[in-house]
Amino acid sequence: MTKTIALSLLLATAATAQTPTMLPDIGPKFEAVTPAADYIRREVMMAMRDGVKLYTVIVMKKGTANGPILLTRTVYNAGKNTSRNPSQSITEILPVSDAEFVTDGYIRVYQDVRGRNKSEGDYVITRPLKGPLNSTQTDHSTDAYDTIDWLVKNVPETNGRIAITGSSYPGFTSLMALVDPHPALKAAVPMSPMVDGWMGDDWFHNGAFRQTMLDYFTGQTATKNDEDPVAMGHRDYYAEFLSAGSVGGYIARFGLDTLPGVKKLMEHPSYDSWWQGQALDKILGARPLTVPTMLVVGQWDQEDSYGAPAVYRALEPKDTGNKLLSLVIGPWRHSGVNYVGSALGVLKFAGDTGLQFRRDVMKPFLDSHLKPGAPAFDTPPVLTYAVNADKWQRHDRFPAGETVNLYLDDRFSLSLNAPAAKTAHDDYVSDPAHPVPFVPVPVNVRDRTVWGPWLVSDQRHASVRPDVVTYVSQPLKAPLQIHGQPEANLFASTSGTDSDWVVKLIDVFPEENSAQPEQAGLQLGIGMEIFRGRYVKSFEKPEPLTPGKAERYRFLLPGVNHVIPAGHRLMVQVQSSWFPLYDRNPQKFVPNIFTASPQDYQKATQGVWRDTQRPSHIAIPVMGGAAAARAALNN
Ligand code: PG9
Repeated sequence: MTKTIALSLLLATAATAQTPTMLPDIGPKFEAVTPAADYIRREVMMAMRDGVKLYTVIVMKKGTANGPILLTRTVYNAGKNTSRNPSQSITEILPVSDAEFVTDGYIRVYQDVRGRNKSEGDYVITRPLKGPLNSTQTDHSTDAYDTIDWLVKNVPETNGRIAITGSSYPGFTSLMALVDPHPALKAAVPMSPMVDGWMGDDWFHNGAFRQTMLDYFTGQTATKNDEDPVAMGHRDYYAEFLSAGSVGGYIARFGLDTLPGVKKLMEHPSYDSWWQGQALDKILGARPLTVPTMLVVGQWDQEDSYGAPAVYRALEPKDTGNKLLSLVIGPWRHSGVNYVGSALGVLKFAGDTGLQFRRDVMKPFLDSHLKPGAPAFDTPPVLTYAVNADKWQRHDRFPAGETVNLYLDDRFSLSLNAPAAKTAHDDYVSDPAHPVPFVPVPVNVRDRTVWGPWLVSDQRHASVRPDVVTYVSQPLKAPLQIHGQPEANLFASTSGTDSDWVVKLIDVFPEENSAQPEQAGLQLGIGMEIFRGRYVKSFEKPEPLTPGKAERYRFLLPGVNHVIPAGHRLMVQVQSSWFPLYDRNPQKFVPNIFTASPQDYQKATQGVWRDTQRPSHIAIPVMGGAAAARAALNN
């Protein structure tokens, strides 16, 4: 039938048969017509080995043939990820970070993991591998395997070569695909992967509980979809958590103890076999590395700074000749690699560092493994963005710096020389009734503009408090470049029987800067971390601290490439709370802090020691080692 005849028939019908007024205006299903769409979008319910079907969306440019597949397995809604805007352009329906790939022949696949959004099955947060912690026959390794198998057999437009990527939870599922990988999996780019939820990723850091992540449990597990029924509104989390009296009080106040995920956390406050058995760095470190893997993390990743460097440490010894493994650290917040990366807070970088990475590193890396005939790519074993020098730098290893000790010294100074005093300490009172806020109050963690860049926020609000001890150097005479993970070595005592210790290594900008006033005097965290005192002897079996006895607390700060320019100063801050991001330590030993009562919280006098026997210091990986440090610090 010609178009003219069809149109006349339509008009004729319209003239004779009227649509009844009360016919519901929302019909059973509207199929949008997208005549100008430059893409194909298919939705599939893909059967796994146990018959459970996972909702999977396959998107590609029209005309794609022999295309490699880029797969993401997510808890964050595959449907929404593939319909960002109602558009007929592929770069508009997909996340911004997919543009470089789909416009060059890649097929993009997003899948809801089992139990989330439109996928069938049971959802278990960061579902452990089948085995002692998972009695079923399926996990993220088998689901990735089955998905890849289905894709190579059922997508006619593919060349049968697949890479997996994604950030955070999808970074975790990317790593899981490396456990007994499918032969068609040719590369992986796990970004900010959740690797060890107790040691340093989302739930705890060195045993201190990240209570603001409780919101995550409601969003993820109160319903199957992305709904968050907890009516917290836009409150000040500082006041809200404080008024609850204890972390357990907060959990009870909002009924969170009925959520199985929260119950599991409360039953495993220490690093027991439950946590150890899920630690992906340990799991992957015990297996051969066969798939080219590029680990990615932000220098200021406020959620999962631990995972990528930990997996790098576990796998690097297996990668003889630097062939399969690489580590990338960019100047990003959590998942910032997938967005415009030209600024973070008041910091500005040399262009869009996210795009630079995706276009100039990730894409050629994937091309070289997924597109037969693509130019070989000289993958950097370690690629980091040198903050303040504003350039990407390639190294063979991480860390590239040599360890130099920076000691806390008298009169609140910093020195390269170990202390000479026989007995010296600086004291402060830590009062759980007035915990140190991690950002100035009011604290609205749900405000992405607060949460996203908080690790670059000015630390001056803390250094002015009497319960934060602050040590600062003279202005540097020459630039000092830190490449690696500084290690806090804090000798500290408490008058209580338990305590938290927060150590912050800070770059202090010059007081005057009329060109960029927002940076004048800025106290920028280079790396900041917490340690829960009860775990000083054992992560598995916490013990009460002996009042007044200084213990040595050693823990790594996040991985960085940070240049402190001449004229800036180095600073170290020590404090005993970081609220409400971390729950308060009662400062009195109780068996399980989740069930502490408000009466357990007590003031304590804290001592930071800096003498011959107890020389508190930060072991810093410095480019050029001791000589460079001496030139910069002039001592
Ligand atoms: N950091 C988030 C997360 C990962 C894994 C478990 C729980 C939370 C995320 O951004 O996905």
